[in-house]
Amino acid sequence: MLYVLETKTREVKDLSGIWRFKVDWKGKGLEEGWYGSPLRDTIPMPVPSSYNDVTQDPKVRDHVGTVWYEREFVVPSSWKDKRVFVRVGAAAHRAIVFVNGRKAVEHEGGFLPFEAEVTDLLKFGDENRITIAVDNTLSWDILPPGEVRWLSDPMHPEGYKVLEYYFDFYNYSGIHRPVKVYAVPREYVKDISVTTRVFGRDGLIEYEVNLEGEGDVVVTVWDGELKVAETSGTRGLIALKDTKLWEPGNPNLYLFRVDLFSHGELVDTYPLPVGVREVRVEGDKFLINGKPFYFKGFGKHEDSDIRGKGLDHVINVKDFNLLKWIGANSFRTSHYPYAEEILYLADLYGMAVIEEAPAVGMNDFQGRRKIFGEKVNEKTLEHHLKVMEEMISRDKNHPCVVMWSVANEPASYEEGARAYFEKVVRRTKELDPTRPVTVVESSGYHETKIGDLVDVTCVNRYYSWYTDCGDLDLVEYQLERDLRGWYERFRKPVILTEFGADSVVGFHRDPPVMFTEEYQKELVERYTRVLDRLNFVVGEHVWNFADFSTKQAVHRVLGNRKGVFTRQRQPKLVAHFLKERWHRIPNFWEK
Ligand code: BDP
Repeated sequence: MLYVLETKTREVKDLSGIWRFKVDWKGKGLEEGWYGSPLRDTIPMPVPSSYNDVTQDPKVRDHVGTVWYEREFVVPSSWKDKRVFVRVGAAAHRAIVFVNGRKAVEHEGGFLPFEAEVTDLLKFGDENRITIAVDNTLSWDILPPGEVRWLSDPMHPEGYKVLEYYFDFYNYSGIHRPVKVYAVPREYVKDISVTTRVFGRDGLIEYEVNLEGEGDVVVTVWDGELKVAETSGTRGLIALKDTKLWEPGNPNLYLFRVDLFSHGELVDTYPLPVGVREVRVEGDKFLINGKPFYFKGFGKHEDSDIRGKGLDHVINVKDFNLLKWIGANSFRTSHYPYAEEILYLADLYGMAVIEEAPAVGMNDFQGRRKIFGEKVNEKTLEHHLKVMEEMISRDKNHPCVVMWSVANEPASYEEGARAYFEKVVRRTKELDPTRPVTVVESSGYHETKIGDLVDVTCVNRYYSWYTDCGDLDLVEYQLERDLRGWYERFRKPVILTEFGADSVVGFHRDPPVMFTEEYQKELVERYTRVLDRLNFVVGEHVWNFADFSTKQAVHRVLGNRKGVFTRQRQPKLVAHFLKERWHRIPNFWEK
């Protein structure tokens, strides 16, 4: 799936702005055909944004069910001879799109785009109405999972509807990424797939172009203004001599342009930024362009004040500047695929990305319920496989994506997890044979049933935080024994994908105690001492980049405070420790 771009042959209308919004309190909107005529009694609502924190009404914030968005847009008469599509960047978690009262498309899953051709539903040279119903209900049929519970009370016979979920970030809801209407020519470039390989100093680009209709394809590769290669055909190989490779810290990008001609005339053109690089796991090393890479960075979230998970270019660029400032070279899109705009920035800034599917909360940390085979079912698996397909189809061309994570902390100690993840990992590797695959684990190395299925061992650990509270002296001993256990059993490179401690900015205590900035720094420092002496450890991602919103709980003080930065992106004490450390450790590092 190509990103929606304006080019010489394509036009785009970005429908970001204020929409009309209405909560469907009784869940009757579909039945009553609310999409058939303009909505009444609406309030203004920005798109893209989560709606939860925008109004002053806690009922809107906490609503479980459907909300409706609507606005008008004009389609110019010049688009008559084109194909017109509607693309929704992401809507959490289920959405149905109507154009002029007729259904255009529906989609499940809140973190990936979907689209439909709407040419036949439009009035050209006129105003059109788009209506989107978005449902934030979680279930075990989709990812991330959750469930609705009815709590009864004799004083309130209808009961209370509560959404339960087992992941640690707030279930922000609404249209989180831009909605775009765009026009392409009747015959056009539908998709481009590019993979790259590296031979010494030379790079090889293998490509495939998928067309709607017919025509002659000409491919050119540009280094700035300089054309460095030209070829033709819908598939082929391009060898580049003395390639400027893409790698973390040195993100060279070429422009790969596909031109489609019909009877000698240009009908469509699409430029794709391409980074030539090769990723491989060999023994206990994670190699980028043949060199052992060391991951320094964070697990992140798409999360900021008021707009929640809504796309925010200001926050995003600030975050990349902070990643650079602190000396990071990578992050994980914990716990769902982030906006495409973020991956383009990662390509540009030279940040390696571990891209994660929204499979989080497939665990029961109290160990009371069985997950695989009972909660996780055939439908979950089917959806999971579809999500992998959609995610890889969207992001396959990004050089920044160096590994797929198919899940975070599943109940991998259950027998049923093996059959499930065998299928998910196999499918992921079929879809993309060029990138390693992982599952981020919280199980013990002796109990996991899936540790051998992945290419890289990724583990999350919270010694001296969730266990042995306050006992920092135990960290080194426990962590070292644990990580050695993983390596001895599976013999794969290890990344510590989460470790950290909550700190409330401004809380100080010496000697350190929990929740102070000193304790967070001391804990992180002690973990890193262990990482430095284990040769098979190829990376450290601190949890989390910034404080973020969660559902309310006794152990959450205005959300999760494990941020190295506050939610407003200001550094805590630990940030200065990491800055000094990460600027000292090179990106390519063999211990
Ligand atoms: C880990 C989860 C992460 C949580 C973190 C925490 O992967 O989503 O936010 O714990 O508790 O288990 O801070």
